[in-house]
Amino acid sequence: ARVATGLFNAAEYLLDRRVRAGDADRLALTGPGGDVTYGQLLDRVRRAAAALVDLGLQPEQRILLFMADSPEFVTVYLAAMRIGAVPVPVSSMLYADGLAELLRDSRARLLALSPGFVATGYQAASQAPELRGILVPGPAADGPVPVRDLDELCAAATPIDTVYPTVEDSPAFWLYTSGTTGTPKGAMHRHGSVRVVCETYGSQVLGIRPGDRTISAAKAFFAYGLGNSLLFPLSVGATAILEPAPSRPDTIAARAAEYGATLFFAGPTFFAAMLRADLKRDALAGVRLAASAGEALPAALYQRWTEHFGVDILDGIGMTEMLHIFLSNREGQVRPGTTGVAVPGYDLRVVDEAGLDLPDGQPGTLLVRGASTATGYWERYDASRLVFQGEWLRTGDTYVRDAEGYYTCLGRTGDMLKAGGIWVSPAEVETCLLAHEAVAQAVVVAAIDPDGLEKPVAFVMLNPGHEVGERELIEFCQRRLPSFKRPRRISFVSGYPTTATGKVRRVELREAAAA
Ligand code: 3SK
Repeated sequence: ARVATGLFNAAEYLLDRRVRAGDADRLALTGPGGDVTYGQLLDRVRRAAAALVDLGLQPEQRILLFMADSPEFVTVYLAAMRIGAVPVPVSSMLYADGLAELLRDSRARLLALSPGFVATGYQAASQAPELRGILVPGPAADGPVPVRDLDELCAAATPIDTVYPTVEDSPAFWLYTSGTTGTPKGAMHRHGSVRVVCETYGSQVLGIRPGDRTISAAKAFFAYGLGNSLLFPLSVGATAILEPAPSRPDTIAARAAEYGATLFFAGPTFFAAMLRADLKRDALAGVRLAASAGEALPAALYQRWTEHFGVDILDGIGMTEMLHIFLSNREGQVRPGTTGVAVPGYDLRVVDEAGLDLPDGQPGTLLVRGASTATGYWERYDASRLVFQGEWLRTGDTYVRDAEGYYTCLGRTGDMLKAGGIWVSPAEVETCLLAHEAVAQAVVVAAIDPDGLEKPVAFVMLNPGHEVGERELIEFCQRRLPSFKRPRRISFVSGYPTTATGKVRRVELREAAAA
């Protein structure tokens, strides 16, 4: 058994280690929020750490971050871990009630807000009895608990040089996840997991290096964005381009060009939106590689995007509970439509309902094992036991593995449907619809037919300037798929309901299909 004894602190690993390696004058962060070198960031983090201690934040206590992607976000996140406290970045898209729920659930003592989020933050804070203070960079009005100016506190603070003596297994930070349904659960991550994801996916799949500049459409409150915009670049002395505004294809492309991005991260919905946004072919001219996660990237979308922008995409899958991506395509070995192979450091199994391993070619639930697994969900014993099964984590995704070890996603285990008694993968029907030139995006869910039987139905977004009728599209699928898999109905839509992290909320589409 592995016992973590040596001291290890993720903030020290990401920052002090870089400065010791001679990176003090290299750019750690850039973007509309300004340039910050590694040396400057370390000074800010040491000052912010002193400010947090002065405000009474104790090791293992939580500080919620309701912040835009910005140098302040990075500073507070690292400062909290440095003093052994637990930063909890949460979605900047939350409304006050949702934020209040997380403040209460985490029993956070402090709340850090970006200036634009003060109104929502104060409203939520008034419903959180255990909150003791609010931090805002810059001046802010009085709130329901004492409000302090982070910039002022940092300017006055004596930087602290010491790092709280955490070990790899000490609690480092939490990330809330609710999947596409359900109540939010705080996945608790250890300090050691930061090093694990940086040394596995970051170094061995992305091959991130000091000259890289990362830009991510997924924000840093999301595990995917946290790795892309903070953990991976800082772990090697690279530069993160931080965009505080909500991600839009035109702004992300403009920032990528302006700040010289070399690595670009997004999800399939964003890649599809980029194609619809009519961006020039050379919009991502300096980018050497793109990565996709969040949901499976259909082969047709991969082809259109890579042909248009001339940049390859590595499609992968991660989970908040695993911190980052554990299954991914590799550079030069991409198989479009698949999620690739296990990331070094992770083991995978495909199992049946009884938990028995299935042979290649047979679909089942994907289990994953690796050293970045969260230690569990905060105060959610039953949910933890269902997902964290000994060394293995149950992903809830249905996958099939081929003889070469490539995995293909067939959808969420709960998204699979049976038509005529036979399993139908929504992903397979979506791939077929996407092969039609008029179709930009397609989501297939189960709907009950007049006989009370499950049948696939589709919600389709068309490419600009294209038209196609429902009948024609159903016949198109019927010519390419076994008849029972064809969508029985097609609704044309201009967008999809999505989760805070950009995943399509299939549950809502199922409800719409049933109405
Ligand atoms: O959704 C994903 O694929 C993902 C990727 C990296 C980190 C976290 C998540 C949920």
